[in-house]
Amino acid sequence: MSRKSFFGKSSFRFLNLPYLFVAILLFGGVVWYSYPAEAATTYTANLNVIQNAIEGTTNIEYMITITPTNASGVPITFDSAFTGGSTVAGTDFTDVSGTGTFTINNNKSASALSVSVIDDMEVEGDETAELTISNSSGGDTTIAASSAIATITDNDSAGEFSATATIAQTTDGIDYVNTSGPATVSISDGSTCVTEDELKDFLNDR
Ligand SMILES: [Ca+2]
Ligand SMILES: [Ca+2]
Repeated sequence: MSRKSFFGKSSFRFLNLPYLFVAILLFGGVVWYSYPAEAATTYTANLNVIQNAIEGTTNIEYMITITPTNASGVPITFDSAFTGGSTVAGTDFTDVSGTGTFTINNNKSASALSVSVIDDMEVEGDETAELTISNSSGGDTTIAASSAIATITDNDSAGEFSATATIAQTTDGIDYVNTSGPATVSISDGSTCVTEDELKDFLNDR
């Protein structure tokens, strides 16, 4: 049996190498065209407070989390700024916000920012500090929760003195003199709490 008679004339031509090569190229092209490149991942970011502060004890901790985990191959960064609350940056806490303050590295899903609280002597009551994130870079990111409000619990309370003698403050704002009768002491230097030095001075003058 000859080869030509076994495959037939048309089959023999298709299995010829040049025809087969062209057929493979055409098939590969059709497959490539049918499956376009996979779309880039969009990450969803949320800002939260993971620790509120107690003046003199703990600091504020903010955290950004993203889903899914960063697989972009590069860090994803965010800018931040304090945008509200009853606190004053630089007075109630150290302002560390700015450009690229949050960085989520490749294969990670979160980044934290610690904000130091200033332990002042003012009686302020509990205060709030609102942080807002923006301008993500390094990945296609949607910011779902852009702001978070932390609470700072005050550790100061109003001071009050009582004694068996009336005490009057002199004009220098520090010294005191004894008079007679029941006593109430107030500090007239604009402060709302008594410092250790003021208390010592008051006791020494009595
Ligand atoms: Ca304090
Ligand atoms: Ca305070």
